[in-house]
Amino acid sequence: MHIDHIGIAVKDLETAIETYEKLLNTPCYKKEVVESQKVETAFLQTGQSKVELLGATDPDSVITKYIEKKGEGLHHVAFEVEDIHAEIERLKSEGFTLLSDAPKPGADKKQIVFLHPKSSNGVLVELCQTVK
Ligand code: CMX
Repeated sequence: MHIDHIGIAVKDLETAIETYEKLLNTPCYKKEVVESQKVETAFLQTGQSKVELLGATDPDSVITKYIEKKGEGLHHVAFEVEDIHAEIERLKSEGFTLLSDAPKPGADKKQIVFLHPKSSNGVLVELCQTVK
């Protein structure tokens, strides 16, 4: 596994893009709405990893709930894996709580699945696998 990206929950995606473009001195290379997650995402490359800015597209979005409860900030850490199905089975057998039994389509041509933050010391963990 390696860190593919970190997700940051933001109130205003456009303002956050400007901030992170200045901070990382690199342009946002992709914006994408993920309907199933009710989020709009924006990606910036930093070394081998990425920053994913996450804005809500709906009041029911998990991002809306997260910001109401905790404010803007680090939302999740995503690890790229080679075989997401095998990792789901391995982590279930290790006692982790997976939020779904099967991966779902995510942004950036990935299949994704989440571990409940209570399983991983308060950090929401995403596993992702690039769709080839
Ligand atoms: N990081 C750490 N802890 C979190 C968290 C997060 N992102 N989101 C919620 N929590 C904590 C809450 O603080 C709460 O803790 P306490 O019980 O100590 O108060 C607990 O988890 C339950 O939180 P909740 O507000 O009741 O939220 P829900 O149970 O409704 O949902 C979660 C939490 C993680 C199951 C839900 O956000 C989820 O399903 N996330 C996965 C999908 C997702 O995050 N999609 C957006 C990204 C999409 C993408 O990158 O493409």
